[in-house]
Amino acid sequence: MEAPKNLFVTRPTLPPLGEYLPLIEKIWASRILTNSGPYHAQFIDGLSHYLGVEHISLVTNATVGLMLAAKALHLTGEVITTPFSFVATGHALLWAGLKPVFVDINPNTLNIDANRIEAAITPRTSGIMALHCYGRPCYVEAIEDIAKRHSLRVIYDAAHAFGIRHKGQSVLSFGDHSVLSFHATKVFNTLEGGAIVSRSAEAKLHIDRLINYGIVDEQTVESTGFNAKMSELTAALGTVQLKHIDGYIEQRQQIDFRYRKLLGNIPGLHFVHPPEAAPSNYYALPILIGAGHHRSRDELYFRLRENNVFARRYFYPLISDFPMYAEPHGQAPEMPNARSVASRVLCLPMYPDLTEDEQERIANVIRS
Ligand code: T4K
Repeated sequence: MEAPKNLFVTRPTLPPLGEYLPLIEKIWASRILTNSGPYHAQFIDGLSHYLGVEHISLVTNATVGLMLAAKALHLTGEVITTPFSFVATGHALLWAGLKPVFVDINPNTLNIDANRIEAAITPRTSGIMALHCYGRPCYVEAIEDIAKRHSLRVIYDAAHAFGIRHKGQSVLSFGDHSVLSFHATKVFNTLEGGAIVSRSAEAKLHIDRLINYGIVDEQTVESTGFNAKMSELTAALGTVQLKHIDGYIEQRQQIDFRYRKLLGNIPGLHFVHPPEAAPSNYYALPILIGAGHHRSRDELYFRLRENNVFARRYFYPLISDFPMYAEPHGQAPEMPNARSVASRVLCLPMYPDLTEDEQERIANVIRS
C-alpha cells in the first residue's frame, strides 16, 4: 500500500509563477539586481501601505534584523528576553555581544510575562527583546511603561506577527524596532527575508546604513555595518506575494476553524488560543497536551510522525535550556511556566494548501 503523503508543520505559499516571471525578466534585462533598486522601493511602499507603518527597512532575514536592531540602539550588557522562542532570538543578542537574561512567560499568552520583567532589571540592563509569540501581541503597554521608567530600549521580535494589529494600530508600531521574518515557513514569505520597522525616519536611516556596511556615501563609513541587503528578485517576489496575502490568511482561518471542530472536546487537548481571540494571521496551530490526554505530548508527536504527520514542538527545548546558554557554573534559570508549556506544546500542520481530508487524517491519528 502506498505510504500516506507527508504532512509538514508548514508548506510555503507561493503565488502563480506566471505573475512573478515577467518581473524576473525585467530584472534580468535591467541588470539592477540589488543595493536598493526599484523593486526594493516598490516592496517597501507596498508593505508600508499593507502593514500601516512607515519607516521599513528590508533585510535578508529576521535573525540579522534582530542583531542589527540591537546594534543600532547601542545596547550593552544585559537584555531581558523570553526563553520560549526560536533560538534566533537569543542568538541575535549573543551576536550583538549582549547577555540574554531570560524571564518566564505568561502561561496564557506564552509571551514574556511583563509582571516579572522589573525584577530582572539590573544596573547592566539596557533593553528588552520581547516576542509576539505565534503572532499574539505582547502586553506592549506594560513593556513600554517599564522601558520608559528604567530608560530601556525595546525591540520586538515580530517574526510571527505579519499584519497583526493591536487596539486599532499595527503591533509593529510599538517599541524602538520591530523585526519581521519573511522566511519560507512564515505566513508571508519571500523565501528568505525580513524587515526592520523603526519609529522615526532618523532611526530608519541609521538601520539602512547598518544594512549596507555602515556606508553613508562614497567617502564616509559611520559604523561596522553588515551586508544584510535584500535583492531585487526577493523584493519583487514580495510585491507579488502581497497581492495574495489576504487570501492566504483567510484560508488559514478556515483551517484553524476546522481544527477546532475536529479536535474540540478531546480530553487533555487544549488550544493555546481561544477562537474568539483578537484577529490573528493564523501563523501556527499550537495545542497543549495535558494530563487528561491518553498520550504524552512526545508520544503523540512520535505517533504522528509514524503516520507521516510532521508536527513540531515549537518551542522545545527552551532557549535558556540549551547548554550554550547556561550560566557559567550556574544552574539553568527557573522558568516554570515556560518549561511546562515547552513540555506540552505541539504545532500541527497549518498552511493554506492543507485539505479537509488531510486535516481529518491528522485528527484521526490524534484521536486513535
Ligand atoms: N524569531 C522567531 C521567533 C522565529 O520563529 C524565527 C524563525 C526567527 C526569529 C528568525 O527568522 P529568520 O532569520 O528565519 O527570518 C524554521 C524556520 O527556518 C525559521 O525561520 C522559523 N523561525 C522556525 C520557527 O522554523 P526549522 O529549523 O524548524 O525549519 P525546517 O527546515 O525544519 O522547516 C520546518 C518545516 O517546514 C519542514 O518540516 C518542511 C517545511 N518546509 C520548510 C522549508 C524551509 C517546506 O516545506 N519548505 C521549505 O522551503 O526553522
